[in-house]
Amino acid sequence: MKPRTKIYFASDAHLGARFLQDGRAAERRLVRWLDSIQDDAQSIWFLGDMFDYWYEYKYVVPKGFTRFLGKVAELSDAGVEIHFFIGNHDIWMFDYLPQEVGAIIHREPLTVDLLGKRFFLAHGDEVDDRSRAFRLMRWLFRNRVCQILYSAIHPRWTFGFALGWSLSSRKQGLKKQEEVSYQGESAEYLVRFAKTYLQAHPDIHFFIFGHRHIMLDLMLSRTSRLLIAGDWMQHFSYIVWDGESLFLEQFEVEE
Ligand SMILES: [Mn+2]
Repeated sequence: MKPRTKIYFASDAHLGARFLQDGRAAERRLVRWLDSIQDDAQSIWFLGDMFDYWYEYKYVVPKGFTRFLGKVAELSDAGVEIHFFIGNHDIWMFDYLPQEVGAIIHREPLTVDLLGKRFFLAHGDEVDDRSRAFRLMRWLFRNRVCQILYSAIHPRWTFGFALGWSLSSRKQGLKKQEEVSYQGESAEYLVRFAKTYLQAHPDIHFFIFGHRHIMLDLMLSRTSRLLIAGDWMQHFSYIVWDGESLFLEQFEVEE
């Protein structure tokens, strides 16, 4: 058996989204990528929004994603450390994935040392300071009282609402270029955030984010880089770290 020497990062599969033309194909592609890394992965960090909507109740979880969850469970059983950051679509992951799959859930950005370098990991919406409405929504969604009230509504209503909302906000977002393409160093809020953060924390070697659905690999200083992991809807991209090199790659499927 190969030694488990690599660390992988991926984000934004939005599994279950109504805007995916072939959701099953998207899920299979993700599983094939996991197949391809299962022998050398030491840990896998999902940086948020792997699910387009996830809300779990005390006794009930959402339908779907069985291939993905099965694969993740298999990897976890084989000794691969599995981490999930909540995104802004799947905020409501609680103890199901930890108990069922052995995953570790992160609800806040995390600074962590991996194979000798210091990483700052986050989904990315946490540092989006552009809109007050977005910040208010984030607070409401993460508020325990609001969650308890929301949980009391029958899922028949909340699931349809949430998936419909995600679809319409995606359509709206695609109309606005600023939500789609890279805005450049001075306008991209994740870059602005990282540059400021780096001044107070010059020991961070790598900032890694999801959320923006773009692939970016940018030098911030002689010792620091910022990477945005792309997504699993159009880029099928991931980041891999082996202690020496950090690469942003795309998973090619051989048909
Ligand atoms: Mn997101």
